[in-house]
Amino acid sequence: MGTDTKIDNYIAGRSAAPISGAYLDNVEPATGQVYSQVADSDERDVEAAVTAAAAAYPAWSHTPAAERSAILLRLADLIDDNLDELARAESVDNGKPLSVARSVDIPRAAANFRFFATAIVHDQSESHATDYSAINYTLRRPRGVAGLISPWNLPLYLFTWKIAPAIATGNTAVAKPSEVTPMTASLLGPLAAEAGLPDGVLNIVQGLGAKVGNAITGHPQIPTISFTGGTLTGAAVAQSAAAQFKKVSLELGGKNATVIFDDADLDQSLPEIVRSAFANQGQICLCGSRLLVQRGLFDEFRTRFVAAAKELRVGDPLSEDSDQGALVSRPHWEKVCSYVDVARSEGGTVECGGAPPAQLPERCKNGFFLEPTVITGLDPQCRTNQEEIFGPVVTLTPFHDEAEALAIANSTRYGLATSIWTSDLGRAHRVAEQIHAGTVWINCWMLRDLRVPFGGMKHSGVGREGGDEALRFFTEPKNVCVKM
Ligand code: TXE
Repeated sequence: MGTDTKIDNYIAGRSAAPISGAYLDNVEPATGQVYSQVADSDERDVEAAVTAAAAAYPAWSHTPAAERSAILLRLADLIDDNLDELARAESVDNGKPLSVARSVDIPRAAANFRFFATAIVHDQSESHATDYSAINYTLRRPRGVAGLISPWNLPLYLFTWKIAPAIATGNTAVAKPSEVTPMTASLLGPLAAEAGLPDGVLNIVQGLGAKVGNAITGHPQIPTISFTGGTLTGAAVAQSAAAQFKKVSLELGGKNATVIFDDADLDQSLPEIVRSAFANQGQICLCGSRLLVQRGLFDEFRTRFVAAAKELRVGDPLSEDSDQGALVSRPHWEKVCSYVDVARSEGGTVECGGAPPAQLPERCKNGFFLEPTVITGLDPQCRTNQEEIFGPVVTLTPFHDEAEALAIANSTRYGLATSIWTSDLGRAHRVAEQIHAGTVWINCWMLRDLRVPFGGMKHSGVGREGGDEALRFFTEPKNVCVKM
């Protein structure tokens, strides 16, 4: 792929250049070099996409569920059949190791379509008999054109996590990937057409959030918005949608606690805790970036966790030997690196990492790399422990007992996910119930069942995605009462 590679929109079933004719540089994180150009679309492209989506809606919303299901299952199979191409594109575009794109991102994109393709053929709705006087039944119908906006950290994974339920339930979609990672979204359009998805059901508009994203959230013909991204952006999205009483789902940032009690089995749990801290270079909103360790275990844990962090091989994302790839962009890399300086200024001790690796392959010399970084000695209320860093930078903080662990864990404005590590399951359930988080894992992390409600509380989001919650979010219930 060269800098002349153009990443265009996908509207009404075909590739479409931006009406402006303008393009933005798309940079490969591992090399820091421009490797393609992405459409710099604007509200005119969004208008064209909405027109196509609205035109496709009557037929698609009346297509039998079994037919919609069959098309989405074919799309899932095509994603599987194109695993190598999609995984490589994802790794090059995002900077994550190819091994992670192959084993996590792309298979999950297929799973998203399979899950909702099968859910809609078994969906049920309610009825209520009011004594012997009336029957009430609930009709659930699609809501129209859905506006779907996704972030750069799990590009195809999160893009399809929105598209699949939206179109499975009979909506049509105007979907916007992050301008930072546009590539795999651009590969999805043609696969959808090959699967037999009718033109206009899925429309993909590339470009900047302030232009394209904003045009989507403010468009009068888009009544439903599903957004995943930063908390600040989420507030702007909510504000833009509120004036038109749109239905909005917000999956936002996190500052997740990993709570490790004295009786945790470190031999068993340490590898998973390391993965929860540094997977995807710490660029998963579910990563545990604040490790709270009970005092009796703290010294042993710090020694073993730092040693394990140092073992992680940071290198060329395309190399099978790399455990850690590049951070997604220069601005994000600079933001994450700046927090290491903040931590030092707040009295933290950098136990390991804190800088790019000394050795990198020639082609990666100008890439955005940072070694897994572990910091101790910080106050739970300091900036490093309160603000989302969204990179391979974690802190270790000791706690005395359950009460102190909960006080520290719940002391941020976020509430997305937590993992709890203990052999005392009564304590695990007790702590799980009191933690401010939408998802709690006990002695595991990122073990996902797509049927469960997924999302955060406080500044981590509004609404839930996944399972029935997603089917409910993208449909409108109407109650019909029939007198007997
Ligand atoms: O977010 P941004 P990024 C969070 C993560 C981090 C951030 C990283 O914690 O804070 O997202 O992703 C578009 N109107 N999560 O930097 O900038 C933008 O173009 C409409 C949490 O991408 O918020 C992109 O497509 N759209 C999450 C998308 O919004 C706008 C998992 C996200 O961009 C816009 C992943 C605007 N005004 C990341 N401005 C979770 N909780 O699951 C930008 N965009």
